[in-house]
Amino acid sequence: MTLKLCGFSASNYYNQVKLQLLEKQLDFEEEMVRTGSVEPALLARSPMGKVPFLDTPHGCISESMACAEYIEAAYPQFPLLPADPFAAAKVRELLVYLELHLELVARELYAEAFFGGKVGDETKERVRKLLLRGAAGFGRIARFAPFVAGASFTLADCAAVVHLPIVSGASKLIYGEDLLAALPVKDYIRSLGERASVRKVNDDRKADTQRMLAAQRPAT
Ligand SMILES: N[C@@H](CCC(=O)N[C@@H](CS)C(=O)NCC(=O)O)C(=O)O
Repeated sequence: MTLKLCGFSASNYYNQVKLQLLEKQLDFEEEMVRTGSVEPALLARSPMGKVPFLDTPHGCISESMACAEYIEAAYPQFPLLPADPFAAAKVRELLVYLELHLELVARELYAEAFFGGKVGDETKERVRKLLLRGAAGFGRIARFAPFVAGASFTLADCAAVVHLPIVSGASKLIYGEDLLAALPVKDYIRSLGERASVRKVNDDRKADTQRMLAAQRPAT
């Protein structure tokens, strides 16, 4: 059995793991799984019903970080974590800043920024402070030289290239200001967009987003 990545192509976390699989040139299948299911069979595969999850020959793994670590350990080809323990820890550090201090914080804005919902003013103020702090911290350790951790493409790039544009876009829509403006996000995204793996992920993301929008439109 090959690896099966479960989720959908409009999801940034799904794309983080998909990029890793593509960069490592692994054979994998994709299984379309949307969120929001409370089916016991689905919760047995992903305990909170979140995506992505990875279906492996040994069973399922949820949480992108756990999936990423499994893939690196089980499939050492084209490593995306440095062999040196300190350098590897610095890549993991960047991953935590990207996921916990930027993406997870900005996620509270998505309902209003992207899905036509409303976010309260208190939440916006709290998120703004947290995002500014996270962005400043991330800016102190991100290298962009040309990759986030330095000279080589790593797991930190799999996360940065999918999360930074959303965080930046959400902050522009909600605050009228890009809270990541001090970072060279635009140039970085443009240059990484030339990689075949990133192009594939972006093409699939756009197609899936169109599919989702079309499904929401009332039939005429
Ligand atoms: N910490 C999780 C986050 C994954 C996540 O939030 N995925 C979104 C889709 S991009 C999701 O499943 N949302 C539905 C939900 O939270 O119930 C990971 O790293 O895999």
